[in-house]
Amino acid sequence: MDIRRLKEEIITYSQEIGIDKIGFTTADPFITLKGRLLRQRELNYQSGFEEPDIEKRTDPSLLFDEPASIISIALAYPSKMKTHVRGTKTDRRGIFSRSSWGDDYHIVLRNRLEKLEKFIVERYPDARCKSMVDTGELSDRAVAERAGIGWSGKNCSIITPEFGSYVYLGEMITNIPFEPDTPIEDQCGTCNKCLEACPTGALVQGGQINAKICISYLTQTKDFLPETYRSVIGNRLYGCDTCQMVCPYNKGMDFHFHPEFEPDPELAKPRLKPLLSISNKEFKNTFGKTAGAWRGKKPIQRNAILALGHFKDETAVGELEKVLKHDPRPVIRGTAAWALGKIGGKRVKEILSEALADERDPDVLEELEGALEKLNHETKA
Ligand code: B12
Ligand code: SF4
Ligand code: SF4
Repeated sequence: MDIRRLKEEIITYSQEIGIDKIGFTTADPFITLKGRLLRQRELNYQSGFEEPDIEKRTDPSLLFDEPASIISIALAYPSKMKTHVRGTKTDRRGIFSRSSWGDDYHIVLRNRLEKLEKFIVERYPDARCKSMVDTGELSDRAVAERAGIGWSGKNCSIITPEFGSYVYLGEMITNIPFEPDTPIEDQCGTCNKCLEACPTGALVQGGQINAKICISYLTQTKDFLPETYRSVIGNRLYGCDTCQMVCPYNKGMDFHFHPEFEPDPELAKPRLKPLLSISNKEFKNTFGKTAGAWRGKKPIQRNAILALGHFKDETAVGELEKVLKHDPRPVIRGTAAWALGKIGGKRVKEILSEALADERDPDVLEELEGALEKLNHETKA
């Protein structure tokens, strides 16, 4: 089989099955990435969601017998909703990042990669392929960068000239020695908009992130959110799009090629108060198909409580009281105490004092005491 022709056929087929961009690279080790990953680990800048084995992450031959190439794919996702929902003063809403709009992208990309594998094996019977999306060992971005999908921006995202950075990435290791494509030149230039806009300073310098303080990461943790970041996450329930929203290369980029990624506004910007009492089953039925549900309902509920505190939503006092007094999870009770402290008022003080009398968990007690102290201080001032 003529491999050059096979590559052409794959490119044509990829367009037919809804792959928006495809690139080819070698299966050589990722030397620069290895140094980078070691450094990030040393600095404690990793989120913990990364594959821990750096050797496996950077050497495809440890994942695949005699690899000869990697095919990288990108699918563009929308940045704007076709229909809008707006929160009101008495009915506030939270926001899921664009990467969680519509159906879980892992499933969609895996489906495209499966089709591609089948196509390749039909034409090249000796072909062996191994596909991965996000949860695999490889760095999807490092593969995409080397395969010419886009450049690695100062906001860390892979930016494609055609679709901006609102693209999901996936890849396939193969034993076929395809001719590699050429990487795209870095086009960030002197721009620093993402670094300036990042609310927590997680972008420590162009292309380097302290993932531990990236809001996207913080929204996905299950424990108490450190006090410093509680207000700064605003009404984000999952993920953060700020460093992409400000990027000039994303201006006007809003692609609706894939019906799977079309957001249901009620899920992408859900009402906050009902989230506080949602059951496991309801959560699974409502949000289960989205990428943002992978950590379960607890972080989303914690973030919803923080958002109500952020909005100082007085109409949420009743719901927060219920949670504070009856939820079995200390993180949820303690976060409710903090949110009530932000809202303030005479009734809130009573609620906090009542809860203080019954609470036994040391972390929640600390939150209650902190919230009451803040309110007492405000009354005196
Ligand atoms: C862990 C993880 C996170 C962590 C850490 C993010 C990070 N920047 O490292 C957290 C939870 C914070 C996160 C957040 C997000 N993530 Co994420 N995440 C991952 C995951 C699983 C691993 C990333 C990783 O290994 N990071 C370690 C760093 C060191 O390596 P890297 O970014 O992969 O590779 C680059 C650097 O190493 C850099 N580099 C290498 N050497 C050197 C040397 C120098 C000098 C410099 C400057 C740079 C540099 O170049 C590489 C190529 O860009 C990948 C999926 C995967 N398996 O790869 C998705 C992935 C990176 N995430 C993705 C997305 C969409 C997001 C969010 C936009 C989601 C959101 N809206 O909230 C944010 C963006 C945050 C940001 N600014 O990066 C997409 C990115 C798509 C794209 N267009 O780039 C991926 C690829 C998932 C996917 N399959 O689509 N994520
Ligand atoms: S995702 Fe948000 S917090 Fe994370 S680096 Fe980008 S702007 Fe900063
Ligand atoms: S905002 Fe500017 S510096 Fe940041 S990724 Fe986009 S072009 Fe690069």
